[in-house]
Amino acid sequence: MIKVLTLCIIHQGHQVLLGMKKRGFGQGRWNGFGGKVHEGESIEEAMKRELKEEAGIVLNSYEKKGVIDFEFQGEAQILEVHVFKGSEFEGEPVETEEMKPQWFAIGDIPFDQMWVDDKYWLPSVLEGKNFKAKFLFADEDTLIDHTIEWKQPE
Ligand code: 6OG
Repeated sequence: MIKVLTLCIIHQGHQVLLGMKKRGFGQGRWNGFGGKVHEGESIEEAMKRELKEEAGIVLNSYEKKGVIDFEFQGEAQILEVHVFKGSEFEGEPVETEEMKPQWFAIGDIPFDQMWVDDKYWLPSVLEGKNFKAKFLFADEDTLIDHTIEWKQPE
């Protein structure tokens, strides 16, 4: 079974906007904004809806950067996460029930308080690369294996 999700990192100049996940899957970690794609909704619509719901902002410009398949050992479900990089938006990021937003300088991204996969792909995505990746976890803190294919932006 495949569950389709979105993830959007806002990148402006030398900074990125991340959110501290306050509840649910990934609680206690900094991450981009995103969540499940609903029935009848496109992936891009879901990505924008999640940014509004989780950070209170309306996204005006973005690029698709890649897709990551996450698998947890012993679990049948694959998480197919569509990754975007956003730039221009309307509104001020606000804390919501789900996320507490914060800007980080690119050199100060808190990788030790993020999902362990992020350090493998996020720096290159911020430099402009596109990719396709697979990560196999043993549990939420332990990565067993991964593959990343880098691509030229279209
Ligand atoms: P909800 O289930 O709260 O959305 N997500 C991951 N992000 C990273 N960087 N690594 C992972 O490794 C992830 N697994 C899920 C996708 C969950 C949000 O978390 C992302 C969604 O944006 C396992 O609706």
